[in-house]
Amino acid sequence: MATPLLFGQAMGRVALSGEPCSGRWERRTVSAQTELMLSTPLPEDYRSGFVALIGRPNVGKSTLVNQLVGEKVAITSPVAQTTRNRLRAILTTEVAQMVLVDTPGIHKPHHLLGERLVQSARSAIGEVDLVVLLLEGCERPGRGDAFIVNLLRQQSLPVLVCLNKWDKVAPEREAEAEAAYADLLDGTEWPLHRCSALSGDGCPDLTAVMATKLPLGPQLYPPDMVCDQPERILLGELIREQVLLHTREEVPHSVAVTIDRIEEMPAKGKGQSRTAVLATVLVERKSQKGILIGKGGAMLKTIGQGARLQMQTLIDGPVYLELFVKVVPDWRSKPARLNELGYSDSGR
Ligand SMILES: Nc1nc2c(ncn2[C@@H]2O[C@H](COP(=O)(O)OP(=O)(O)O)[C@@H](O)[C@H]2O)c(=O)[nH]1
Ligand SMILES: [Mg+2]
Repeated sequence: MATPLLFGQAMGRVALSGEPCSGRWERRTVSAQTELMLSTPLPEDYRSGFVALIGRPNVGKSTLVNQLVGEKVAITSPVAQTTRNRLRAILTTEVAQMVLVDTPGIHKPHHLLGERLVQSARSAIGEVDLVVLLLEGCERPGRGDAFIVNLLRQQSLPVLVCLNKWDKVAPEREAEAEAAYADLLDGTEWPLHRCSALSGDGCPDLTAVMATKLPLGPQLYPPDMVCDQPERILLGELIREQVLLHTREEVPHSVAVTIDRIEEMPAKGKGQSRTAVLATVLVERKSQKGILIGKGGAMLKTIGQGARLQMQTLIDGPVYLELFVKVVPDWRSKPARLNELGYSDSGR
């Protein structure tokens, strides 16, 4: 039996959105900047292309995507293997349009889901114009980094290296940190950038250099679009992010989220209408369901409240969220379940 928990009040009628995210829900008006971009002809030397963000789990790829596009389109957490979709985020500037491909971290897989995630990241490398390799500047390079560097050495693609989390490197350790990575990258001519995806330090420079590495070309997406994922997927990811933030050990990895319904609820009186979201959180075992619900429903309430606040920012309006928890034994090892949840075997 699924267990419901409510985070709002009454219900309304269907108005479903499966459209890719243009930064905010339909209610959002076109910004002055977008209007300007739409009405200004593109310069002849305009550039466009695909940029894959590649690196070990947890180096900050999704944080960098959000920082570069200036909106939260990718979820992030301290838990490794947070990212499961190969999300495309679109960064449009006056000189270039960069389609950023956020990828799951490359790691040694332990189950079928892990294998599919790594395959997805590896195949992204073959389909882009530029790779941004993220390394954790505040840590010493490890075997995982060396593996990825070798993978990239075998390609002829341009690569930019980003020493991320530079905010965590003490000034007296900077030279040592750079030297360690110079060793790792020995023999390559990949330019090295220091940055902090969290604070944004160094990111404008990175954007400027990325643009110069792309081929000449037109805009591939409307200039006001920031993400190619349907809002339904983004909403599910916001719930999964809260699970990652509030649970420990095996629970975060055993969770998947489906959005079952999105309804627009008419406003009562003069109030703003609100969006009702019904979602199911899948876990693999009964014990995990117990952890997710928590004592007297406390954990599910925390997760629901956190997700609702994030959804309100995405949607730019009030949200009512109803969460169910359901046990689907071993879903991470079942091909049919993985396909159903969108973790397909096509490398996407
Ligand atoms: N201090 C610091 N933390 C960062 C930075 N970039 C990412 N993080 C943190 O590192 C963790 C993993 O980030 P995430 O973007 O999910 O990594 P991914 O697995 O590579 O996508 C999160 O807790 C982030 O807040 C950074 O530049 N500085
Ligand atoms: Mg990620």
